[in-house]
Amino acid sequence: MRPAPTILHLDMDAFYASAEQAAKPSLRGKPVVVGGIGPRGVVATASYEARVFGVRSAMPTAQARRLCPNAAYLSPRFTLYRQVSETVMGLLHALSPLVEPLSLDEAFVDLEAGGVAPETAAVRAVGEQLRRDIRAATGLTGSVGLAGAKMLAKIASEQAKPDGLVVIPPGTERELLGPMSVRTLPGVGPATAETLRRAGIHTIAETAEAGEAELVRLLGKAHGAGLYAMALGQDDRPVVAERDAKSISVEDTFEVDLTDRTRVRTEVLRLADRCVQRLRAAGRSGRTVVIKVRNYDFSTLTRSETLRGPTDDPAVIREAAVRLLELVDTTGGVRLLGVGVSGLADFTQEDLFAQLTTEREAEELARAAEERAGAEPAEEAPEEERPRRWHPGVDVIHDEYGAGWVQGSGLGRVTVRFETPWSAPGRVRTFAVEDPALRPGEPLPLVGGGPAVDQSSDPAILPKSVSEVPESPGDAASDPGEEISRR
Ligand code: TTP
Ligand code: MG
Ligand code: MG
Repeated sequence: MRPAPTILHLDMDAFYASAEQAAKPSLRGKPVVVGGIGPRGVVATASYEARVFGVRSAMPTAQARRLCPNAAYLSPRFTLYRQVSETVMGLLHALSPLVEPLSLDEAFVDLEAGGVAPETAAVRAVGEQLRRDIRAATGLTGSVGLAGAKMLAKIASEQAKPDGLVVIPPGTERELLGPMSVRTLPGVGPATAETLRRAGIHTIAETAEAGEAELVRLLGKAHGAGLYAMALGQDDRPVVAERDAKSISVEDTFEVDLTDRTRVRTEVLRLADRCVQRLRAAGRSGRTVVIKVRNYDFSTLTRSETLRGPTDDPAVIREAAVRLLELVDTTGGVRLLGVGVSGLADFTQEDLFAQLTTEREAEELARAAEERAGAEPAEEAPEEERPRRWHPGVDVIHDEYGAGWVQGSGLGRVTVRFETPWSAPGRVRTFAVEDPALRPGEPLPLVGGGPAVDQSSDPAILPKSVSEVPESPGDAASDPGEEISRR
């Protein structure tokens, strides 16, 4: 625990949804849901306006539509989110050599290693400047937490949301943590929380009061001792620059042991996708794929496979993870699964050949969703026989009307709203799906693309005055054959 709050945690606000609002002026201040838009799709995230209705990440999109029928339902545009993420991570790297990305929209920064004076006023000023810089460079807002430990910095940024900054001065952490739920602590998933609940432990104060011996008895030596330290606000984990990390891994503990083989496989695929997301956020690739399986009896084993060369290709990592799973007997029930990649390198051979487009990623995710449902992947018609598919949210260019995005499609028609990140809210026009004047477009930069508009003082997450109300955008008879799963 440091004597000064020099660990910074940044997390962008409603990241995918805010990026969509910044790109699409007509959606600013409106409920927006990004995720799988098909019947089995899952919500990736929702704008704060949609959260008011109870829409949350990982919720089935069908449920979100019931809660918030007037939101815009959009397919994710990963290319754009990656571009924004790179800009944000670049700003963090300017603050310190020690930056640890956790996902596309989130990272720890060790400000002390960056030479910032270890005083509350100095770190606060750096945090506020960072938020202004992010807004100017991306048009989006991020929230910042500052504390003397990683765990606390993350809790602080969560409290700061949306569009804020919170400092936890060292010495005040026990008082602050006390009334919070144990679920706030890192490493406390549903299973651990349930074990603690049965022992009458709900808050962090109760966890600290239970004492180390009791926690070790309940949770085992490593986990119990670690949790006790966290409950006291003691967290000495250093910020590790991902370029120095030896491996990247993600894992999940399940509330109920998984016995169904298909479900286990689906979870492994999902973890592989999350692992790739982190690998890419760090700009890395890896050579060895590892899976971890903890059984119902807590016996834990790992299996690994080393590839010919380093990769960050989701298809390759998924395949390896599933092959490894075949080597493990899971019939007794699985309590925890993990997927990791080690042997990390900065360069990937495959990069040269396999620049993944949004479309291909969308197809991969669609396949994952089908696998999840146990369905056979649909037979693909050859390119020229397939009708053109326009997913809600994607960029298009019309020969006459210019740049816009698909608001909805169905029954042979596609509705396009013509607007750009730097234009006023635009008008909607409808075309035949086969209209030769309509072509797929590329994501436009969120700032700096248009005539002199002061974007820096006008973040996308704040409601803007809009001259036109969109009529339930993105919701018009969406293609039932389309499906995108949770990342
Ligand atoms: P988060 O930072 O967890 O969420 P958020 O940025 O949307 O909202 P906030 O931080 O303000 O609470 O995740 C970042 C992005 O990752 C999110 O915009 C979409 C994606 N994501 C998923 O695809 N699936 C998920 O289950 C979660 C939690 C996030
Ligand atoms: Mg976020
Ligand atoms: Mg995040």
